[in-house]
Amino acid sequence: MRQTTLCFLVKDDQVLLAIKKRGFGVGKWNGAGGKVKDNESIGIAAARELNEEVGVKVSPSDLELVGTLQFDFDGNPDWAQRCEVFIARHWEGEPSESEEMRPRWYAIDKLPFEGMWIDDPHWVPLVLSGKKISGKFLFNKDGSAILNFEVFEVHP
Ligand code: 6OG
Repeated sequence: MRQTTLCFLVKDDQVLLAIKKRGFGVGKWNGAGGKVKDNESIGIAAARELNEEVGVKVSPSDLELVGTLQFDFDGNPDWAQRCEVFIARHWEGEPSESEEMRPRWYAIDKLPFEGMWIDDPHWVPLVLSGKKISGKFLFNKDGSAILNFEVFEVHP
């Protein structure tokens, strides 16, 4: 199973989302992130993806783990992934466009859900309001519908 990262940069009441220009989730607004490589820690992977995708430098110690999600796709095990979700409030550099993503700031209370993954309304507002969560989503084969899901608030 793939292990992935997803990170939201947060500044005051805004969050950085970026539209995916290619690959998995193309055309969707999301945080920056991607696959954890062999022999890479999850924090190092999250920082690397932020640098590659939106051009900012984040120290892994400035990444706050806010969620753990399991995504499964019915009849499509190749897409299954476990995703660790982070928030960062400190970084170096201005977010900028890369070959993979085009970033933009959104007000946290005006997220573009119609252009995001369909699971996002069930958990993104929770983590952006300071909660920590754990969840599982089962999608249909192509990810266009949620067959069932659960999201719990975690109290570490
Ligand atoms: P690459 O395949 O580009 O990594 N991701 C999801 N994010 C949300 N919000 N919802 C989903 O529902 C997702 N499935 C995957 C994790 C994929 C990137 O996309 C995220 C990674 O940041 C199904 O290497």
